[in-house]
Amino acid sequence: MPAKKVHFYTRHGAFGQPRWRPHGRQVDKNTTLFNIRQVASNAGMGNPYQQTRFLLGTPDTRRAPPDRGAEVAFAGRSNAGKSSALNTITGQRSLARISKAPGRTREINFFQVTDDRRLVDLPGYGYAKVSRSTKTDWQKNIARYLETRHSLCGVILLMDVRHPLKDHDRQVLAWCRAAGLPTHVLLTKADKLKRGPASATLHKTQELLTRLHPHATIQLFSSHTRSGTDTVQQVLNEWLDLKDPDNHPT
Ligand SMILES: Nc1nc2c(ncn2[C@@H]2O[C@H](COP(=O)(O)OP(=O)(O)OP(=O)(O)O)[C@@H](O)[C@H]2O)c(=O)[nH]1
Ligand SMILES: [Mg+2]
Repeated sequence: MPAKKVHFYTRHGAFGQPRWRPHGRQVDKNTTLFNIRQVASNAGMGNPYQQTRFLLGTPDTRRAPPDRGAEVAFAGRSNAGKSSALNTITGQRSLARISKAPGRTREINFFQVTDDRRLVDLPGYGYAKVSRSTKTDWQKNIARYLETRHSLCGVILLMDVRHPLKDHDRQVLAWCRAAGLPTHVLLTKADKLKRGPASATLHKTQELLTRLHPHATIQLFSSHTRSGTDTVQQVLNEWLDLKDPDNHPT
């Protein structure tokens, strides 16, 4: 094997950590670059979300799939990065539709992880060009969904790291708190800030969050760099009672 490729593996951070093959053996220096790339880009073979499939989309919560099993909802302002996060977490490029135009996801989209476990992409809120009546409908719909959905076992609340805790975010946190729903905040697009400012925002938002929803947890996340993916997957695994099949270290 050419020495240069081994050098690439040992030097660079992303590949410098001990990586594990899907069946649990450590990648050694004799592994070809091709294989290393496969393992590194994968996080995948051991990703319990990789088989996730689109189930149905509906603007009306009454048309939702049967309310049994367990599901986790992704909520956040329009353009916060909900659909991107779903794709990153499931290791799929186009499971949920992403758009540069805000307000893309207008329906509640249900994705099936296993027979009785689902991820749910909620319509984004706070999009200025949406009419007042649409906004009211959204509020009613989402509030009803959060309050009445028995299988809902947690909410991932996404906020652009550059604009955290806007009014609607606080409203959703209040609903989650009132409904006794575990809530985990993703400060998205962390790649847009340098490490220092990102970390400062994390700590400041964490402090404010404690007052709004004492049991909520928070992390930085980027769909572009995939940073924070392991952490949010662990939260989901716990809520949905899912095991990582390969139990690879994260
Ligand atoms: N730099 C950066 N851009 C991101 C990231 N995640 C999403 N984006 C971009 O942000 C825009 C909106 O992303 P979406 O995932 O569609 O956001 P959404 O929350 O689903 O939006 P709605 O469906 O309108 O509610 C797209 O242009 C994405 O490429 C990220 O981690 N980093
Ligand atoms: Mg979307």
